[in-house]
Amino acid sequence: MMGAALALGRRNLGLAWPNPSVGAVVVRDDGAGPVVVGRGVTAAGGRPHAEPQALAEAGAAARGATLYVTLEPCSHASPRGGPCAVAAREAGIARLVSAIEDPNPKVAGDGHRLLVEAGVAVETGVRAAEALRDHAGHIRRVRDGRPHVRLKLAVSADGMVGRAGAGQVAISGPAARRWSHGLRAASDAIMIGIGTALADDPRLDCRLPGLAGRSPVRVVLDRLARLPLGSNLVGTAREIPLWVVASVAADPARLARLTEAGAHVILAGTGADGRLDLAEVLVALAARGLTTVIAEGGPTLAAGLVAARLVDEVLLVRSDLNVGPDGIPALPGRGLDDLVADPTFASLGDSLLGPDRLVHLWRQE
Ligand code: AOF
Ligand code: ZN
Repeated sequence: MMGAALALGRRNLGLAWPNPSVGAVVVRDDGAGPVVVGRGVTAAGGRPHAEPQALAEAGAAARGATLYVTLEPCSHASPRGGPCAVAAREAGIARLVSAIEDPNPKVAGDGHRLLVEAGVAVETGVRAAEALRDHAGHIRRVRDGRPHVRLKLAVSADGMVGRAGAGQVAISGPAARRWSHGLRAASDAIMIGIGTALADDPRLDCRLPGLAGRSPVRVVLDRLARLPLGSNLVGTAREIPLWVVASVAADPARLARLTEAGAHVILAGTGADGRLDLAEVLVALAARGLTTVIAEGGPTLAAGLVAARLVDEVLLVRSDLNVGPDGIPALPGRGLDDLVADPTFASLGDSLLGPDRLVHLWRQE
């Protein structure tokens, strides 16, 4: 039943921000085996929460039933809806099974406590490892004030991400491409540096059939506001959010034109190297509600995030193609093998995407 709740919760990853995408199921057993009588997932935009939806579907059948949730029910009152723990108590839930405690200081155990005090049998920690991964963005945001950062790299057998002056080089195959668009759908945002924006003129949307509405916020790190008004990103800014992060050194007239074209401009400081301060950029993104961000290019951004220890998850797609000596290395200043061997990261296992291999690493706290 927790597996069902986790699967439900995953449905709105990428849509529920600034809130976590929580799954909830109400289950009754009247002697003939367990029956799911209510289901809920946090709605797009974060409200309503999962529990009131599952409880409403269950109606009177919630009395005496078990509520399975992928995150501790909230205990804080909000203008957008009452505390879920109170809703569960009022509905007459007899038992609560949750995966993890909510680290949000507004909750932090109070949701569980409220139910224990009401005489509800509370069990937590069920399939916690999976819930910790699904809610990684929420957890990172409430603990560290920044989003969970997924570094996605498609690299050739000789460790290259492209060829100098050649624009986009097809390194991975169609299966990897479909997988990466699914990753876009399940993430709040995708972030690239201006070098990649100028070289590739990408759209960074989700182009899987039926999932266009799941395109992530597109973020371009563009210190001097060089993103062309005629680029694909600016051209689609009214349909899919485009956030341009610049510094005070950018020409205000260029920033005004980007705003007029539908982009949202964010100003951030620069570090000692003259580039945008990545830690500050991430804090600004989390302040606007983002919980998960894919960093998808280019090598400068990847190397900057790795050096600043801001990478939480590595998704390395390795193809067996060779780019050759005029290739652009994936991680300048640091080898890929070095990253894969870094004890900061644990392997979540490799998988195959057609002919390509996905190496999945997760930061160990
Ligand atoms: C739940 N069920 O489905 C979710 C929860 O801004 P608010 O009032 O909507 O509260 C947001 C916080 O509620 C969020 O930061 C997280 O701690 C929790 N999310 N809680 O009981 C849900 N999405
Ligand atoms: Zn709630």
